[in-house]
Amino acid sequence: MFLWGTATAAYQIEGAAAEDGRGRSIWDTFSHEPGKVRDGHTGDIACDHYHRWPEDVRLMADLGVNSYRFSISWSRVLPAGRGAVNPAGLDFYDRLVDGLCAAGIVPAATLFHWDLPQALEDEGGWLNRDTARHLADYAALAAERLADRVPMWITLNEPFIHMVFGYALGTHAPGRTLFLDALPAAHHQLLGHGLATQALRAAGARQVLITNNHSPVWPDSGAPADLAAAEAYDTLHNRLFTDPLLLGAYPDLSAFGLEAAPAVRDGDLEIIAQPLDGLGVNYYNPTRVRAPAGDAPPLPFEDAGITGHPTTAFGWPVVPDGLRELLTGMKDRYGDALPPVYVTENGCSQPDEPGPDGVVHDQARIDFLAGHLDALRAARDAGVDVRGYYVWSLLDNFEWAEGYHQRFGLVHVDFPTGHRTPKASYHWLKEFLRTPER
Ligand code: GBH
Repeated sequence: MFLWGTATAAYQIEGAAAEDGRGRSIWDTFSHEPGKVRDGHTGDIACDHYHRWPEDVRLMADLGVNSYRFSISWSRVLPAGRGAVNPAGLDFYDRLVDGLCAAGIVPAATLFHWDLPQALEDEGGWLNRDTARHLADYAALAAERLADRVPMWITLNEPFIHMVFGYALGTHAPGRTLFLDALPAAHHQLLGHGLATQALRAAGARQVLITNNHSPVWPDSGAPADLAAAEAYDTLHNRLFTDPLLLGAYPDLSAFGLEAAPAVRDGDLEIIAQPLDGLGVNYYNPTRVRAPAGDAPPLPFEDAGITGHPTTAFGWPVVPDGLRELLTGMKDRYGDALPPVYVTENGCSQPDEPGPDGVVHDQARIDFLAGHLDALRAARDAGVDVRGYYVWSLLDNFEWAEGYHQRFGLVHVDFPTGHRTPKASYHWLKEFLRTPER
């Protein structure tokens, strides 16, 4: 069965930040620090999904999706990241999973979608190798409770983005600005993935995946310097997190002045490269890069920007065929080593507000989805084994550093009241999902 779903993440929708024994995560800390999130928005209440989840499950059932990708808040089930369990936290996910099963919706649970328990950050976060082991213990706990009903487990969401925004540039929690010294956060996340995979399987998880964010890389010209820049960017964004998983080796990092990936110990790559049941791929847009200007550039590439395409409210270029290019390119690169692919996120932000008629006319999102679904079809026709597609996102939600300013939902949320209104794109997708030939 092809999985058609919607995706969300705990900190972006749940709210109830201090309820029923939930511990603090790095996003609670970060969002409450002045100046970190636009207009001081926080996830304290968000979509109040913690209380309104039955309505959200009904919305999905009515939409006609057969799967839902959500994330578990680590600090809700283990308030200090390790040690004492919070039974009320596990109970919440237990109820949600039961509700999904009753609605005929296959749950797909992500363990880590960027909300590290603050207590683990205080011990170094992902710069500390021990965090990998703690992820595995948390994975075991979650799977022991839920794997009888949750067939699909995703260890990490976008470790690249978490490393770059969280540890290199500091625009996301935990707000560190380490630049290339952030690289141990890549390796420790991947090691955590490997250890968590073992723990999940031991606890009865049927399918284990990881989700990476990928971007086709376009050189700005055919000049050798631009081609080299594109290769360097491709290494950092695409290969660094996928080669170790699928090929058991890190890519050549010499363009970054490194002889080898930092923090790697003997035996780590065997743990990381265990067989996967699928690869989660999040696609938003391609990246155009050129050779950097100046004598001693900090990085071996420079963003050249993409023009000539429509853009989302975020300013990201809309390039539907990039999804086909990405998936077929991964098949070319990894061949038989590429496991079945699940597009675990794809979507766009638009300036959606209900019109005078009460309807949210998000035609741009309909065009976005129609284009990307065509590209998905083309990739499948070209022989890529794609088994699922999840729209980001079910609901307008807390968009990290942008707070509530970027709306990605198929369903509009009025944040002061929590009121949900399905947008035109929701009704469009519902029709699409009803058509037998897709
Ligand atoms: C995902 O990250 C996250 O998993 C999810 O939590 C989040 O809400 C969602 O996407 C929307 O942001 O500068 O024009 O080249 C997406 C990571 C990083 C993808 C920035 C697009 C830059 C576009 N994104 N990237 S551009």
